[in-house]
Amino acid sequence: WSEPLADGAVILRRRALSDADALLEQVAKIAAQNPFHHRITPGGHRMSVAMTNCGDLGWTTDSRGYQYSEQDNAGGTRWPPMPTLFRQLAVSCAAEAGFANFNPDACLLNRYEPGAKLTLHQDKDERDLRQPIVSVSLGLPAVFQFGGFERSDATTRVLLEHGDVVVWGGPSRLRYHGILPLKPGIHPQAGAFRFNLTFRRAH
Ligand code: MD5
Ligand code: FE
Repeated sequence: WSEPLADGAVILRRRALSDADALLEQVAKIAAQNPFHHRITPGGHRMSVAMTNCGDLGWTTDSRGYQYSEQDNAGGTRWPPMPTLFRQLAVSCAAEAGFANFNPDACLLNRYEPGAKLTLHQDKDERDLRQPIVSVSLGLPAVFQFGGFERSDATTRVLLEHGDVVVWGGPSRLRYHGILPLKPGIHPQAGAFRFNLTFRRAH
């Protein structure tokens, strides 16, 4: 079932549940090629969320800043291709939310361990902000925070669980958002982690 969260943002609850085992298998394959890595922000902080990517482009950080690149700057290799299942799921969820021509060229994989969090931020490194972001949650549940267009705006909390998909587009594309520190637990399919896949049109 789907619930509007805000103008342009739709949560498709459990939409990826039937694909979850296959998605996690692909996550493991991607990580075997390009391991999850705690990136260092331009400000010198080690991120508590570990990241890798698949697709033509991947989101990276280094001393120069945040950017999408064709190479993994940790290993110097191209990213693994985006699995067909990933692309099909992202494209059909975007279409269900009203974005007919979504064609992602990047998929960022985030891995949260207990205590890992993402502080309030905007996603604005993509070139065409009319394109949505599709987010797929797997494993342990997390409390997602979404706010307004200024960091100081009030925030709302939403629990995101295994199989939930959120499509962020339109006026919600640039909302501030974050993830509160992950509570420890063991998920039957994903173990001690939460994984989040975000599909993006970067270039
Ligand atoms: C996560 N990841 O659960 C989230 C899901 C990230 C990130 O935030 O940058 O890796 S994506 C949530 C999102 C994307 C774009 C816009 C908005 C939320 N929003 O307007 O609230 O690991
Ligand atoms: Fe984000």
